[in-house]
Amino acid sequence: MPRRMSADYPPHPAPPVLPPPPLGASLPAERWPSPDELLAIHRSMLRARLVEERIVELYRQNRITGGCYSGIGNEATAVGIAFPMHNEDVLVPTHRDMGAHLVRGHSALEVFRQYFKRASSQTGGKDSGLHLGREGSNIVGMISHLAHMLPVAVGVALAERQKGNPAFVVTTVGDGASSLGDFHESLNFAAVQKLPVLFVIENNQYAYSTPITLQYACERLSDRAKGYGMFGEDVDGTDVVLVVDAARRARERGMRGEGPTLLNAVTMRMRGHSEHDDFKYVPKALFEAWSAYDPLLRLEKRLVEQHLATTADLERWREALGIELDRAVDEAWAEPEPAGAEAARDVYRRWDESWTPPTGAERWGSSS
Ligand SMILES: Cc1ncc(C[n+]2csc(CCOP(=O)(O)OP(=O)(O)O)c2C)c(N)n1
Ligand SMILES: [Mg+2]
Repeated sequence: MPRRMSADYPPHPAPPVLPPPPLGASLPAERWPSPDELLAIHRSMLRARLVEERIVELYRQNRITGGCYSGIGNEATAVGIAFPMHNEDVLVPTHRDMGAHLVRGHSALEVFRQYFKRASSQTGGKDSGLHLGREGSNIVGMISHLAHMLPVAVGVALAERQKGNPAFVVTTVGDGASSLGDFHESLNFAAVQKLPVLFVIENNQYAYSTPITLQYACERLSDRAKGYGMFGEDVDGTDVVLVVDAARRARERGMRGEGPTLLNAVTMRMRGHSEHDDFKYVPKALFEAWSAYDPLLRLEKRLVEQHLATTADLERWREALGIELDRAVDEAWAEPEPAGAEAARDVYRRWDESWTPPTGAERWGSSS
């Protein structure tokens, strides 16, 4: 017999307070980014938004295949945590963090090469679009297994310390992935070792179709920090000014030897989990409420109010970037995929008639 569900099951997250407060409302003037910094932050957020909108469009045209995840709605967090970091600091981003890659100088051309799986991409056309990495940029390319980047980030911090490099490490994890065992092991170890790491929970209300109301029972995910003996706080993840400030303070704390920070960035996933998902399970009213918190529009409103840009400037920048992306898409599209033999290199073991599968005895020895 089919199981009957009540109309309001599962319990959905509460909508955000409307209207949203002005950007950076609670922040003293001396902690605000400078006007030049605000404009640079805006450039990265706009770039992230337009690159990802283009990726969605290309997916709809079947020119991009496979998983197609975006950080639309999450740009203030992805850009805000990366922006205040120094070049020697290491970023360990995940699947909603296009903005972090772009802050570090990843070009749109490189992004489209990766998504089109071109031979010229960093992974030689052999890996998924979102597994962006970049040699020499101090970004660790992600793997898909949830929460598995957390121990990697902690390992990087430990290795940097052992090498005597004063580097800070920033990594992200979803609300869903925060329920996995690696989250606990990583935060505990980092706190015990007082490693300079910022753990950012991108708390975007859903993990696939599971709402946060079914994900955790504590009031705020930042409350968990106390249990590990580290500093933790919540931040409005759609307010880039507050996110930059929280990340800056986390860095200062870490570099003073005070250990890791847990930042619960409250945001909203403004699209389906991936583009194959029509997100029908999210109530329309929730989307509507969150659309008032659009991180890019909130920043643009502030830029105009502060006379750092006019609405005509904003339009011009969008248009110029659109043209740059057209060119980058065309250039990457025209490039070849890896040739057959090359595509299999490093992926499959070369076929060799004389090879016999290992029995296990080679490694463990005979038990007799
Ligand atoms: C160990 C593991 N289990 C399941 C998946 C499939 N999966 C990918 S993303 C995802 C949901 C993640 O939700 P959350 O952590 O909240 O991050 P979000 O996608 O919302 O940013 C799932 C179940 C996976 N990649 N790895
Ligand atoms: Mg989530």
